Amino acid sequence: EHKFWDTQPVPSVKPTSKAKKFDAPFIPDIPVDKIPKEQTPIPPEYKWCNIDISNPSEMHELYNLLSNHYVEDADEMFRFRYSTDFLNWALNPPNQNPDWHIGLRKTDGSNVLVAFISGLELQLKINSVSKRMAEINFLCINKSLRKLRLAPVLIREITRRFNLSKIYQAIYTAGIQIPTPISVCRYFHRPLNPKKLINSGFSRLPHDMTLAKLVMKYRLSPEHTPQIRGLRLMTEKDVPQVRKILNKYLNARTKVHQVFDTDAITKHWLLPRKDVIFTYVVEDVTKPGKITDFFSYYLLPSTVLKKKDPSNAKSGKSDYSILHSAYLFYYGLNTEPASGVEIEDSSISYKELNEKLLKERLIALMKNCLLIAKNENFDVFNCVLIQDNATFLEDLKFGQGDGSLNYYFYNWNVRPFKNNEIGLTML
Ligand code: JJ1
Repeated sequence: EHKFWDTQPVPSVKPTSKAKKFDAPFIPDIPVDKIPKEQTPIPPEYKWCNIDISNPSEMHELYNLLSNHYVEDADEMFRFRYSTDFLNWALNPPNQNPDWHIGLRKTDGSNVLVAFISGLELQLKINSVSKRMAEINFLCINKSLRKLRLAPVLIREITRRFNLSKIYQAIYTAGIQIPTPISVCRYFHRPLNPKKLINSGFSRLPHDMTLAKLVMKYRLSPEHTPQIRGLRLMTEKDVPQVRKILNKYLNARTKVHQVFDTDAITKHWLLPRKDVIFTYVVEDVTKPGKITDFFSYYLLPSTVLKKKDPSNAKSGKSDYSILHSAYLFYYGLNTEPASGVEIEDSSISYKELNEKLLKERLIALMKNCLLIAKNENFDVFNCVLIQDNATFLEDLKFGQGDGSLNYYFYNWNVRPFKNNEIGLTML
């Protein structure tokens, strides 16, 4: 039963008799004079507010709300712990609107922030349509208020505010299923610090293994992973080339992706920021200054809520109360057809050859990525099964997690997408 979603322009669970057009909206754009001018009504115990992302104390309130009440795994063992620096990055790309960082506060005099929702405007390409849409994220309601049905109120209000800016479609993700995902993508995890993962309950020691054997299995040593020549941190000078590689890669290989329409946007999302976003480029050693590939990941710690066995909690000197997780963000490789490559086996076509070369390059790239993340002291490297991630998961010893990420559109009717057709990574 979905009392709220049944009223919304999203695909319903019950198949309808009326055939709807694909790659088109469910409902037409609403003229500005038909959009309510007043904020969505809320119970008198609460009031609307904007969260000012340039104000550190408001960002700290948001950090506290999310750290105590945002997304957990199914067994309530871990909870995302976005840092204020991270939130400053995630909520503040060029040309954002302060009205899209919406909070609810108590009116009892305490002024406590009890709920939040945010949206960004971005250029999205879906199949052959390119459209400005909203990306909705960080919907969070204080745990003690979960029965009050405030989520629909927050969703209605942010929809209204985007409509006022003539944006009528949105993309969003969730760990849970609601009507109706356009793609369901599993999480995969690559242990970097297996001992800590086991002691914190993140992973289990297989029956046929000792901890020593497990540590060996996941060992990453530079001798076994020769560093790609020319691999280095991305700098501001690389922005135009990275943008080109990324757009080309996403366009060639996926069907739902952001269009990085300016250098400013690309710089915002990919230029390294301490303890937030890590981006590395490969500079062609024979052509100084020329970038051929890049990859990036972000730091999203999780609070360890329950430990598997309390006696393990104080083992060693490492801090077991927070998991340092890296999440794969964007990557890109030149996808130009292989030139000057001799095909020895005539049974394999150029297309297959390119796929093979791409796979090998991507594995080498991601191997280096894991090594860097390990050296930067991350405990685990995570990704969602989207883009070309299927090509390296097995070789690089990722294992399937118990969670998945569901992708959704608001007011946009599309046929479902295969995992590798999804090219949008949300934070
Ligand atoms: O992190 C997740 N699962 C972990 C921890 C599970 C703890 C018990 N429930 C997991 N660990 C196993 C790793 C193992 C390593 C060796 C190889 C085999 C695997 O599976 C899961 C993802 O898998 N995380 C969540 O469920 C968190 C919620 C995800 C949805 C996020 C929605 C964001 C919405 C806003 O955009």
